Amino acid sequence: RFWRLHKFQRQHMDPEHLTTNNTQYCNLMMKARNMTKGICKPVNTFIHEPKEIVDAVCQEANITCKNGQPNCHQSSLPLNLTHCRQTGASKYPNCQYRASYLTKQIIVACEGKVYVPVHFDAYV
Ligand code: UMF
Repeated sequence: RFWRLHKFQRQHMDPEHLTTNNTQYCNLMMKARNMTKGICKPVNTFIHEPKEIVDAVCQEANITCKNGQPNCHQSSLPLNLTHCRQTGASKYPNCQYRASYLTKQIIVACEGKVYVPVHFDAYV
């Protein structure tokens, strides 16, 4: 259980960087955050907001996750995101990504006694 929240931080949190039009962002970050080991993770979203803002999404009303579980929550406000999607030409181990800079509401799954995000479900 403990490791899942660290996995969320590693895969999805990047409060330091502002949303830019840096085309290399996904190529660099997917590698730096260990999502290009064994396979190229096909899709991954980074959130450019403070941890407190993202943790607070768990306090929003429960909604159903894509997998049918009831522990998802949608941010009331749009957040700054970079969505990374693997390109057609990408071939492991040279994982290549296209970046989309978005401001969208996020849906995360939350778990734990300290109820925090453990999975990025979608943006809307
Ligand atoms: N995922 C995103 O990061 N953004 C999306 O908009 C959709 C999906 O659902 C499988 C994985 O796809 C998720 O893994 C999430 F990382 C990614 O480790 P996770 O967060 O459960």
